[in-house]
Amino acid sequence: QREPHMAPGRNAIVHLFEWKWNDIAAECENFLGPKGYGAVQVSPVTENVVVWQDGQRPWWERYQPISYGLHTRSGTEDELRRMVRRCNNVGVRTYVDIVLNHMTGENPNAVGTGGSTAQTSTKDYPAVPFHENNFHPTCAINNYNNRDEVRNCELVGLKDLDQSQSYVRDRQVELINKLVDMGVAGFRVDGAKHMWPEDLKAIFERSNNLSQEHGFAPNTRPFIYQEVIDLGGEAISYKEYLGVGRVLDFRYSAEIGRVFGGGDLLRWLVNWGPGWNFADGDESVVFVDNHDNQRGHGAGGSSILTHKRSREYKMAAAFMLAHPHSLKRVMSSFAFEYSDQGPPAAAQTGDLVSPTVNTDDSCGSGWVCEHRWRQIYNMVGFGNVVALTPLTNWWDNQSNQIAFCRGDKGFVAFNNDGFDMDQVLQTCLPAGTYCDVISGNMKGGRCLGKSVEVQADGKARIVIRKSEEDGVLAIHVNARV
Ligand code: ARE
Ligand code: CA
Repeated sequence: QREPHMAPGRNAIVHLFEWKWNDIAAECENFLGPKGYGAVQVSPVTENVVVWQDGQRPWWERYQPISYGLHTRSGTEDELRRMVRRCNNVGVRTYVDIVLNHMTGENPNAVGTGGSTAQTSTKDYPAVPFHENNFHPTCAINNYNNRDEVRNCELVGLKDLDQSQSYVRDRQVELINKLVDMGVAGFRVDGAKHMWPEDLKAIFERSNNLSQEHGFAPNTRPFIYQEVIDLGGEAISYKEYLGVGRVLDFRYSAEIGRVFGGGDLLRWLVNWGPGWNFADGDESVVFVDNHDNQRGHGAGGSSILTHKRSREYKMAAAFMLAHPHSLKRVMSSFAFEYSDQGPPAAAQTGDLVSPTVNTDDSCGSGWVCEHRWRQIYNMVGFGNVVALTPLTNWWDNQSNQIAFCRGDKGFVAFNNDGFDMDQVLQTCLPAGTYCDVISGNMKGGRCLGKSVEVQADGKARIVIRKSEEDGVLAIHVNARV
């Protein structure tokens, strides 16, 4: 279940963190489809407990399911169903973030986004229903070197389900199949490390095939990518989960942030991939930051780059999308000042506020929308143009200036040095004038950014001044002037 089932010519995932279903449906039609995104990861779809804290609703309430009904702040079950349909219609797949490890934490007045209630002190969730005997006995996870504790005790006090029970498995398989039958193509498995791989395998093996009515081929299985934070040095290895599906590679996130954040020379990226102790490309999903580590939760600490350091962030994202290693996920955030701060919402009700779109395609109303930054969506397009071609003609200045070709389809250069880059380099492209898609779009056959003249021998003068907005230049065969 490592095949992502994207439509032909599409390769990247975008996580539209905390977006409403109706807004995602429109985004698939207006932006994700046209710009070549392959799939959208959506926030958890299961009804969650409502949390009010300091006069607002933290984003993380969604990681506390109270039932397997599908009514959340993002919308109703019907809205979710229509979203999946509309996205599939324009070639964009839906991957659901699924929380199977646990239900809510302790909460004296637990009421859900769909009105369900629970008695958390006795682990009673009548809307599923789950009862106390469906959970592991209460104990806390303190020691990540003890695999039984990590899997059978409570992660930050969240009531821990026992997935070895056939009753629990049945309820979770029903949930998965309901979503698969709606046209969902895959799952990001939350907290996979905290569940036994054999239980996950038994659960996902019982999933239905992808919906043929939604255009999937017969006998195709949902795509599975699992959150197993493994920076090394703990009892549990990501390798235990490869029999279930792919894993999210947190080493990649930590290292790309460290390098582009200035912690290492770009020249060392020459052997980027398994040589850096990453999972193999067909075993993993990679990312610069995720919804946890962009705000200090999860793993990676201060090396993680986020939209708040936009210049370095765009360079890291461009490198990830230009490089052949693995399957890429782009983060799309809301602006925040502190880690518990929830998404843009109405003060009284906590209802989510929709993003607005500015004339330059960027977002307003508190949404960052990295996926709408030209430097990022054009590199998603670059990735589609160069897909399956090898990386060749690596060049570096033995410091922080690097460049490489992707077959005869694309060429990219980076300058993270404190001085100008000005070099004649082999681009591997046919002779012609190309538009640098980082500094501007092609509009009506004209290039709004920098142009690059490729000579008959494939060489071109490549200039990235230190004063420029971005430290990247990218050209490809589908953006010729
Ligand atoms: C919230 C409150 C808690 C409270 C709890 C229960 O913040 O104070 O005790 O509710 O009432 C998210 C938030 C949590 C939040 C939770 C539930 O991050 O703060 O708790 O939702 O609302 C570990 C796990 C990994 C997990 C990270 C965050 O292994 O699976 O911690 N990531 C996923 C999601 C999160 C989500 C959950 C899991 C829970 O992506 O968004 O939590 O559904 C080392 C280890 C890692 C460990 C890491 C941090 O690096 O290797 O395994 O990650 O430390 O502890
Ligand atoms: Ca568990």
